[in-house]
Amino acid sequence: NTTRGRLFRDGKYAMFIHWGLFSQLSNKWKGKTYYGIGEWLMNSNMANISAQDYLPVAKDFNPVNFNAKAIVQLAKDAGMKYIVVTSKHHDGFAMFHSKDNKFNIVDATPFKRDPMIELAKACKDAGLGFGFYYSQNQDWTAPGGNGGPEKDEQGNKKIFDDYFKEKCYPQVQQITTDYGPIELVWFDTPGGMDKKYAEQLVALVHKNQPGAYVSGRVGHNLGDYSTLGDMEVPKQNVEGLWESVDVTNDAWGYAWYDQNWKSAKELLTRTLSTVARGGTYMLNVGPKPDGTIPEQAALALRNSGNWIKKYPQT
Ligand code: JFZ
Repeated sequence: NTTRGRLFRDGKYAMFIHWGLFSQLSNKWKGKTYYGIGEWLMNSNMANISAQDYLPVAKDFNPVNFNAKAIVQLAKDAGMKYIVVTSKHHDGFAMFHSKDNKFNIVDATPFKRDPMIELAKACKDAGLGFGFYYSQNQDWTAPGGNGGPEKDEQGNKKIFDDYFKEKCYPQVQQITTDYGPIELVWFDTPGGMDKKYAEQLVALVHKNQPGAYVSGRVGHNLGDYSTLGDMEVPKQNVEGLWESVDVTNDAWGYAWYDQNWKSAKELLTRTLSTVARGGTYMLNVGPKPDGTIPEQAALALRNSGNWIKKYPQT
């Protein structure tokens, strides 16, 4: 299908946004800092937080300075062509107003806004494409999700099929229906998820969004393109349709201590190394607890964008 994934193929440069309840915690739990990728803070290798202890964090999540227009303007200034944002990461928290699950930014937080509506609109107004990351297999707070609790609040046993039918599939249905045309759905960490589930997700995305790609990490070779290892910029040409996903500092989700920002020059080197070898480059920013992009990341993005804009684009 040649109408699909146009900006992936021609735009070649995107903003990735890792934003969620984990951003509120910024790698800290009960006064202790855990180093690593902050969106994995719940994991036993980090703070080892139970679903029961994690759910109430939503009561403190109030990113009042989130400004969709400002983020979209930053992506434009950087020379990027579309934005992909975490609609639900492994922690199971929906960053959109989910109709099927209350653990979401509108129903569970004092913020009460659906920032995905705001971002989708701002992208559309600015002529940028838009897309969603969705963690389809790992869900650490949903009963039955991979890594999630085995029983629901009433003590009933839940299996993956329950999670898939009650949360995953309806949520993917919603993000591919309620936010206008999207460029892609970036599924992730398929693990051992059965092929039948991956097939249903692919069919759903292609049906609701004829112009959208499905990422290779949906599993079972059912995706429309492949993603190299995270933060991997290739040293030689790579065959096929592929992308590199990369970070502006050391990790995806915002970490309070991480000041290892790449310079504009480093970002350009990595962008060009990817694009010149036939790939698409997607560069991550992690919003702070207040919803703003760290200033140092914004600065490097703008400075590299100034260089990109000096050259005519075909
Ligand atoms: C996954 C997530 O677990 C992580 O939190 C982040 O969202 C990242 C973009 O994607 O992590 C991965 C997935 C695949 C590989 C490495 C990290 N890989 O194939 O090398």
